[in-house]
Amino acid sequence: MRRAQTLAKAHLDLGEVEDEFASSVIEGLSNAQKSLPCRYFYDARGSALFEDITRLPEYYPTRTETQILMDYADDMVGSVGDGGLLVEFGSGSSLKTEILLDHLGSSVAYVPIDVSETALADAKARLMRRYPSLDVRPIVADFSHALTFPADLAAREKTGFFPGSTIGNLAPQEAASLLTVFGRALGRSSRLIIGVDLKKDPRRLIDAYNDQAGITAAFNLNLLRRINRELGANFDEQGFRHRAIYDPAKGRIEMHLVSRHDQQVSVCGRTFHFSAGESIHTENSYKYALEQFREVARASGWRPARVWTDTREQFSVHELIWPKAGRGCA
Ligand code: AVJ
Repeated sequence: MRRAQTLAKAHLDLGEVEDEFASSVIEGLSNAQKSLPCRYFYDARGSALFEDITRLPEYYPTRTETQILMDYADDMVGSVGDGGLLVEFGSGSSLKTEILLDHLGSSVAYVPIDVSETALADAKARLMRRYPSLDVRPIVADFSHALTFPADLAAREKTGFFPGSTIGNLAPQEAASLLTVFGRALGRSSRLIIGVDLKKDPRRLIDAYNDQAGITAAFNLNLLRRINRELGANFDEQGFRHRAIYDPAKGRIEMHLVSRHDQQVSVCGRTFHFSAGESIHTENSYKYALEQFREVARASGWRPARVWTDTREQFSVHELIWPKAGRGCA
């Protein structure tokens, strides 16, 4: 999720993004339990570090999901008819999408949605080479906001795609709200194909976020580097260490940055104090039982349909169906 690089736009975007960035950082660091929003991990270096994470031996989600998509892509999208639309929320480099595109007809259009104009442009160029007859129609947007399709695409049958267990960054109630936003955007009789990481032996979960090579630590600490660079702060990266724990009651991995000693940091002209051992909570990654996720989907207004998993049930891909007409009072 790199930032737009067009000159005129960059000027505008920078103002808005940094405003929002600055205010959420200050707000998070002002809480009793200090926190920072995980969506800011993904600057250029953070995105590259995340790509490295997906290749780590300990980090099973990406390769497991990719295998599930490869094994069942035909089941997942085989029924998408002529004129169907594949809509991806937070498409980034659209790499996993190719697994589905390989099983789609030639009259299908693909709508990648991402905040990064450059990521969208790169993906579109690559996809147009690989799938010359594919109609690629990117939308630059934050997928958590309400969304409208261009008029010529609005009436087409839509299949949403939200892989990677990004949904796990949200608490179940917020996850349900986001799913409702997707449902309303996609509209009547649409489907959603969504990747969800599963509960498993806590040891395996903890190892996935505490890799031997220290890439996840670098990814977590990079947030401080980004705050220094973009907000003129003076975090000492050496003064914090990465910590990832599993909370079985909440069913989530938590990532923190723990202050190694008493210190003060200034951000946007404000001073924040960190005592030795005090943490900044930087990310939640919720893990679900299959039925538990189906329940979240129901609460959001989707009807859970098929589920695909790997044989060890480490990761799941769910098919959800949005109802034909409004439910309840018409
Ligand atoms: C991209 C949100 C799915 O929660 O596993 C990886 C991000 N954080 N290692 C996850 C992440 C630490 C990842 N998601």
